[in-house]
Amino acid sequence: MSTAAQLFVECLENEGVEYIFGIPGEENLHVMDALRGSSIKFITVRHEQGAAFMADVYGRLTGRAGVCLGTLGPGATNLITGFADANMDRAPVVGLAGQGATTRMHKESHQILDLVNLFEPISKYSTEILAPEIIPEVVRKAFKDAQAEKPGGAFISFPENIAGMEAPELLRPLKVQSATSPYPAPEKIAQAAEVISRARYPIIMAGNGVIRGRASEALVRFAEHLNIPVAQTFMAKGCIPFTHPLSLGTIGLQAHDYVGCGFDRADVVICIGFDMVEYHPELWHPHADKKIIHIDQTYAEVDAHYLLEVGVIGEIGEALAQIAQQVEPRQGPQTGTLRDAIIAELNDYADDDGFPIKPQRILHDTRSVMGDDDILLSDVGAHKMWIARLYRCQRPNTCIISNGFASMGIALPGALAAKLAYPERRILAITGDAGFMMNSQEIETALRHNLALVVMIWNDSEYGLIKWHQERRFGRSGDISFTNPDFVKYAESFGAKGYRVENAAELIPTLERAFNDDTVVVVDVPVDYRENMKLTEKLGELVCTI
Ligand SMILES: Cc1ncc(C[n+]2csc(CCOP(=O)(O)OP(=O)(O)O)c2C)c(N)n1
Repeated sequence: MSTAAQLFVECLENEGVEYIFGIPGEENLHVMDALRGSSIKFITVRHEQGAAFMADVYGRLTGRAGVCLGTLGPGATNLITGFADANMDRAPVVGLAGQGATTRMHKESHQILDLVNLFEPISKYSTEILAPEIIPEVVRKAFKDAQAEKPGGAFISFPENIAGMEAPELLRPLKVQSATSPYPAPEKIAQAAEVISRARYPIIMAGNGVIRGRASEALVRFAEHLNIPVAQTFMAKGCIPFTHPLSLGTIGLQAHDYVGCGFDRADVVICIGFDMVEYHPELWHPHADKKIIHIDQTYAEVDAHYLLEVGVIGEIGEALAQIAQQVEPRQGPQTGTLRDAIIAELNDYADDDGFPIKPQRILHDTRSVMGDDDILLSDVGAHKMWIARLYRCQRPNTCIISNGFASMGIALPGALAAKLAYPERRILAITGDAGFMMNSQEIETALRHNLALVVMIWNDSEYGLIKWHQERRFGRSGDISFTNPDFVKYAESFGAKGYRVENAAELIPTLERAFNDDTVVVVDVPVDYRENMKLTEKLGELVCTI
């Protein structure tokens, strides 16, 4: 005889779940007890938001749904921000929450909230287990929906009285079948090939769908064959190596970054795995006058600035290979100056010994201590803009930026999940001082699980990005300052290590030391955010001459 909770856990094992991140409550007792006898490891965290961010990043890195768990009421509401982040960043996540007994759900009752409706707008599937018989179907559907393109959140509420019931003897988990993308339609391939053949200045905009679709190598081959430059969104960094001569770098800070010049000139934009939640088409296509080719596993969202010339729906690598076969290789240099401008900017600051340290120098130096496969997780703030622009990313999924929901607080819990997924790699979280304090309690979780990671805080005692926006829009700023704890002592109080960088030359040795410490290390880096407005002014003056 097994309980519904035991059957539920069996179904999770059947889905290949390795970890569940969460905080149990009274209403999850049966599930937690069933987990004891399972192969799944429970990672007890310090705030449910951290659990959801961990599941988010785990899902994004592995393509398999990350799983987070909270209790009913406040446990479930605490999951929401990280869960919504996963949903809008297209990371597969399954959220589990306990719920009060079905015998008290019809009335006002302690901690009871309608969780299914609460999660409905932030998930692809939100449901409640109202009978043990449906468990295999519910779990299979949750994982299938979460992992299918575009991936996102699936939520399951599990009332405690159902969890304790006896499960029907013959019920088994359902067979897991991985979904495959459709084969692209030949007539669409031919149309896309024709538009590209006629283009004068085609440009590729690659989005996170390329990485999710494991189509990065196919993208590089396509770009090389046709000699077309590739711009990447924040979330597509690494889909083509930064050092590749056809890589233009990252687009998204503002239209008139160097990369934006390429868009101004283009007559055809080939959007591959592009998702407009990341970067509104109006920003790069203000006059809606270019031909857009949309290549993705799913249909394009409707937008007046994203009207398609051709839509090629299906497996991305296959679509690119077939289009390339039908287009003659293009001749002549395409990128040149755009790429060189970014490289020159990085090199200009390589020896800048100003203090506080300039963002350009921090990123130049950071790159030198990170191997190509090591993983940088960015939090959300001004630092993210600098990372997106200047961190030279060589491989897919080695620079994780949240740019769909873009929630602060993701980097530290995300780093923990990245270390679980890739224990042999260096894992670095870069965060603002404000974002760090939102989930800094997860330092304890990382230490408890022996997960070595380095957290670099860009310290400015302000909500830097908001100050930047205020100054840009109104020429003045306010209500964005705060006082920080002593981050070194704060880290040490958890049993972690803490270092403060006192001048620019110390950054590289401090980071090396931090990684060699092989534990949780917080590195406090005072940052010179006067560079933010300087960048705005510089880009404002940028005139595209190519
Ligand atoms: C949870 C959440 N709250 C608020 C915001 C809006 N927001 C975006 S960046 C930012 C400031 C971040 O400050 P900090 O973490 O210190 O990073 P910095 O900008 O200084 O690099 C704020 C308030 C957000 N994106 N997410």
